[in-house]
Amino acid sequence: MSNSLPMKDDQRKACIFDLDGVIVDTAKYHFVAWRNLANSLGFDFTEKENEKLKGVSRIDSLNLILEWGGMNFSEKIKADLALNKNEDYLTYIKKMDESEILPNVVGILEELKKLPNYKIGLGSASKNAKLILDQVGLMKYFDFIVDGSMVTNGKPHPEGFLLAASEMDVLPKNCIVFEDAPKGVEAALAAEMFAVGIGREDDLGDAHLVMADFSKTTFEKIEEKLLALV
Ligand code: B16
Ligand code: MG
Repeated sequence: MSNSLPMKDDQRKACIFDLDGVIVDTAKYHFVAWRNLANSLGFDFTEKENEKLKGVSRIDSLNLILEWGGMNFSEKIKADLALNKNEDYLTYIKKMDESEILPNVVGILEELKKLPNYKIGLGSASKNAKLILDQVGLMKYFDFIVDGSMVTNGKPHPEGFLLAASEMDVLPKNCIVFEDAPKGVEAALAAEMFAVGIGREDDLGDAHLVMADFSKTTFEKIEEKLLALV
């Protein structure tokens, strides 16, 4: 296989995966838990509105939901609400197993593991990222994990992806980010990395490449398509 992006073969390279929406679908559990919280406060929101929370940090998600419900609280109460939501969310997460890994994610990770010049990183906004990877048995694949507790600036800020790259000792231009959220694609582009959108072209059109999921592809094919762009 070619195994060379626009860089020399001897250079270190990396793939950085988002978690929710790329590796597993935790958005459905976030939705249930946030909705339970909204309902307890006397309002509701839709699945379409929930789409806007993808890739958004916990506290920013709460602020958006409260805005939709026309509510505001002190920082102290908001911290308690976020904690309550997370406790509810964790009851679903703790039931997850490897059957919830999205199609062919393991195939792609296995392929990458065989490429000696590729590192594998995670760049998630979730403070529960390590727990989720552990729960579905994927921890062993990752060389470095950036979760929501390690960054000051959430997506679309590139901080998380840049941190993952520097910890793996890989230049940003040699990184490929897989993201399902428009804000995540924006963050990858701001980091001057390759962005592969996982989802709909309509939502992720700014990415270098968009695919519905990993089910009909291999990493070799993805790399070839990115190479053709440069
Ligand atoms: P937590 P990702 C994000 O994960 C989710 O898409 C987003 O909906 C969630 O609010 C955020 O993590 C924070 O999650 O409450 O677990 O810290 O897509 O960046 O992997
Ligand atoms: Mg995501």
